Amino acid sequence: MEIIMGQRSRSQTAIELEDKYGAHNYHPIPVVLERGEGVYVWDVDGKRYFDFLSSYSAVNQGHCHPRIINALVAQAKKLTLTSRAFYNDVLGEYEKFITNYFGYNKVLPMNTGAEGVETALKLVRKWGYEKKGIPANQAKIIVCEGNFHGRTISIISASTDPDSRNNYGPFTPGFVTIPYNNVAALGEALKDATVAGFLVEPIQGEAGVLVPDEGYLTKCFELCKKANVLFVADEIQTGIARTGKRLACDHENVRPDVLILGKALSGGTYPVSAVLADDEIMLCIKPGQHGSTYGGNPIAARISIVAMQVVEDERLAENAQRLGTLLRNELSEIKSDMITAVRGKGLLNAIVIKPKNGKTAWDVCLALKDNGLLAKPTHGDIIRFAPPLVITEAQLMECVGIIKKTLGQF
Ligand code: IF1
Repeated sequence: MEIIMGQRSRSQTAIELEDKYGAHNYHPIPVVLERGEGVYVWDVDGKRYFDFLSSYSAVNQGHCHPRIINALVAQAKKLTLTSRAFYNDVLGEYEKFITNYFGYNKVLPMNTGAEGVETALKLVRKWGYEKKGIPANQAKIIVCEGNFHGRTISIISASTDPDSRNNYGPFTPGFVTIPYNNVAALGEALKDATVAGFLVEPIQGEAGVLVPDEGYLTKCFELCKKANVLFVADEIQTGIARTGKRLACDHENVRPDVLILGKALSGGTYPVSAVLADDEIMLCIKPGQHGSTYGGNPIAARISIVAMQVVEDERLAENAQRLGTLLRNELSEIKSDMITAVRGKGLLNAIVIKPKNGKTAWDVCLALKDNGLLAKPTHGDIIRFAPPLVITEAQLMECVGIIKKTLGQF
């Protein structure tokens, strides 16, 4: 951040305001953004960057996609919120659209991803008691080490990440933790008849874009079926074309019993999440037994229909599949002793950085920023590369050039 003597830069002012008046629950890369369009964002000084984080895969359709923004504005001028105390003319249309699109009987609309996960946890427990016959208050849900499903007390009760859970106890009981990408461990845990569900990310995003072995999801699904346990896929980050298919589970033709969506469901314009399941599961929740003020509001409903149409019309899954392969091939060619691994699926990718001369993944991200590409490390040494799925091959190759040039500076 060059200090312009005398004149406080707009960036400095913005950063200082957040530092003084905002909770310190984040440590952002020092860049202050004011505009986004497609794969690009601009900072307050007018500098343009490629966004290689996509707001953690919420902006799959690109920043401020005109069709989605127009839908948002048009609905916002008509009717923004009715609550679910009354019906409205958009929710049923959205529910029909999204259940047909993903092939389920029902959808329960919520807002944030964490609310979607909490809804799924409640649904699985209720099904466990009312359909599987698990004794009252004994239902267990199996989760994986390294998971990230959100930040609520119950969700972090299932976390193995000290930063997510330290000093937030007492924790919600009923979670059993097993290693990720370990079918035998799941088989062992499923011997417990009080297990109601298995909650898993098809690819662990926050853990560092950990892609499980081919067939992992299929084997887990089959073990759950045999044990009469619900297979719950958290596709909040991996869904909506990010990994090169409509859902990451589609790579193995696994149909989750409960599907959780969020983030790009609205194309990064509004908090929208959804839980999808068939009647036998979803109808365990009766009127008055779950809800949310904004869940299923007309704006969210209208936006989500258009956001999903954009995914189809612009063939974003195919683009992610093709350009993800190109990106991983190019990253694997980079001659740098800092890169120790390249991994991912579709346009959800990551490189693992070995520190060099005291320089870490954080320093690499600062240098990438100076060279016009925004990314952020996770868990210290992993840099996630997840551009909007609307990126073109030419833009991707320009980004590969920036990454090569940047690593060459270390
Ligand atoms: C933060 C991480 C990513 C998610 C999955 C549920 C949620 C998320 C698979 C909850 C949210 C966000 C949260 C945000 C940063 C980002 C993140 F680093 F935290 F872990 F993407 F990997 N399931 N992930 O990835 O959805 O309630 O946030 O809408 O909390 O820092 P949310």
